[in-house]
Amino acid sequence: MTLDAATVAALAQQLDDCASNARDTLKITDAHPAMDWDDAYAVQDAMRARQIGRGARLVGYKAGLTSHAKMRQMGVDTPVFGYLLDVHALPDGAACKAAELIHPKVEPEIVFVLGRELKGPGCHIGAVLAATEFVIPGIEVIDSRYRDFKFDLKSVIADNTSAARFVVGGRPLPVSGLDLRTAGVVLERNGEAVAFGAGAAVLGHPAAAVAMLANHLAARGESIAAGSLVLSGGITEAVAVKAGDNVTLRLQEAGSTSLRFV
Ligand code: OOG
Ligand code: MG
Repeated sequence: MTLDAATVAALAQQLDDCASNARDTLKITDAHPAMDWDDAYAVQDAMRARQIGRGARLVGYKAGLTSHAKMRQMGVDTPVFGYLLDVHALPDGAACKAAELIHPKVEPEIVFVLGRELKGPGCHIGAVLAATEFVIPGIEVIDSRYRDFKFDLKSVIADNTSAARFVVGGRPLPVSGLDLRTAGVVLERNGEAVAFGAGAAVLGHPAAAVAMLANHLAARGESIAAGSLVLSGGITEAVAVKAGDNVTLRLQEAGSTSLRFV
């Protein structure tokens, strides 16, 4: 750690305020270039505590920057992890208010729903699949609080990995008998297919992202509770959206989920 407790709290407040007011800011490493990974996750933790203090509930976690397409798009090379709250969740087919967001983009994701607690260290794909009740299609709406979506890894971790909204829907798919590497996804914007791929785009197997998340949390004394949702990371590049756009994600054999931006 290089930041003192007061600075961590001030940065968490700054990012939390930006999210609440749809206002952007410069990436925080500009003012704190010596920040380390522990500092970055400490700011994220402090922001989570603020939001939970206001009554939000933790419903799961997300892995991000887990596909080459996303890493290339954002110019980074390591996955990052964040948390999901009930206030981030939208009902399937819901209207998502663009005015509440700064510069939203959508990502096609395979979402894991855990039937059992998942705990690292040493978590692997097999343990993830054994703990998974089902997978389901999910659209993540990311909205970096940083100007022009420009950040480095430490800044984006502090900003809860750009988490803003998400929707899941479609048909729950039990993982037994399923090869998630070849599960195809098609993301449509206003009826046009704008991004497509398969599960293997995420670290070779999307369950590998969930295992990495469990091991990351274990190092911090946390586990993934039964019933949690886990977003395993965008399979393709994120796609910019604006008010008036309709977005649908189809996951092979699992139906679709959608959002309308208003
Ligand atoms: C960081 C979050 C990335 C994903 O699925 O890769 C992410 C960003 O690109 O703003 O959620
Ligand atoms: Mg994502």
